[in-house]
Amino acid sequence: GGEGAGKSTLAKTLAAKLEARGVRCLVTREPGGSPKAETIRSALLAGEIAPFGAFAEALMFQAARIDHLDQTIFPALRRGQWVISDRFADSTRAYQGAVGRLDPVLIAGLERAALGAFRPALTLILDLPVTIGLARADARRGTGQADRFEKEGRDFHERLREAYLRIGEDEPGRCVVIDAAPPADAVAE
Ligand code: Z5A
Repeated sequence: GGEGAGKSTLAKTLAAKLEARGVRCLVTREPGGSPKAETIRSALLAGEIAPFGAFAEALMFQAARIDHLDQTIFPALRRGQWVISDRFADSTRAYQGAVGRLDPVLIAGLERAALGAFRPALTLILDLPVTIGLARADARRGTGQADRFEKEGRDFHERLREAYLRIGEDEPGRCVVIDAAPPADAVAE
């Protein structure tokens, strides 16, 4: 989901609930989730790649994802852990594809290059009116600086919300759309 939807909050709660049932979990995030991918994250969020355009950003998100898969996700799955990733490939589809207006065929090709046949077993899409999400993110940021994506306007975030809902409609077997407006406990339940 978009900004302030509650992804990080839910990822932690979900992991705690699963651990309480004896399921070993790893919580990770994108961009990032491995030392090299965290380096790419810093450059992306600082806006250092943005001047090169949406395609260069998509390439960098996928490059980070390849390392995240190799160094963190696949080893954890091999150890028998469940992996909960705060964002994954759908974020490239939504941000760089739908909102960045890159050709969906190009985005699909990049995704195939990074993921091969791998897909998450389940994707939770947190859906929230843009005003609420931005207010939550603003409140959490306080006086801190907005990053590359937080600086975008309302129209960007509206298009993003539509893009995620479309992904949910297109792949109902993998995706579940959750109303993220209620309090965090209710969303987690
Ligand atoms: N990006 C991309 O363009 N392409 C890609 O392929 C990928 C990412 C993978 C990463 O930023 C940026 O990279 C992101 C997309 C882009 N753009 N942005 N912006 P990030 O990792 O720094 O941030 P984020 O992923 O957008 O998440 P976030 O802004 O940190 O929000 P969140 O994880 O969804 O929310 P939260 O941290 O759980 O909650 C936000 C606040 O709301 C916090 O104070 C909570 O206590 C509160 N909260 C949470 N849930 C609730 C409920 N239910 N009610 C009330 N308050 C709540």
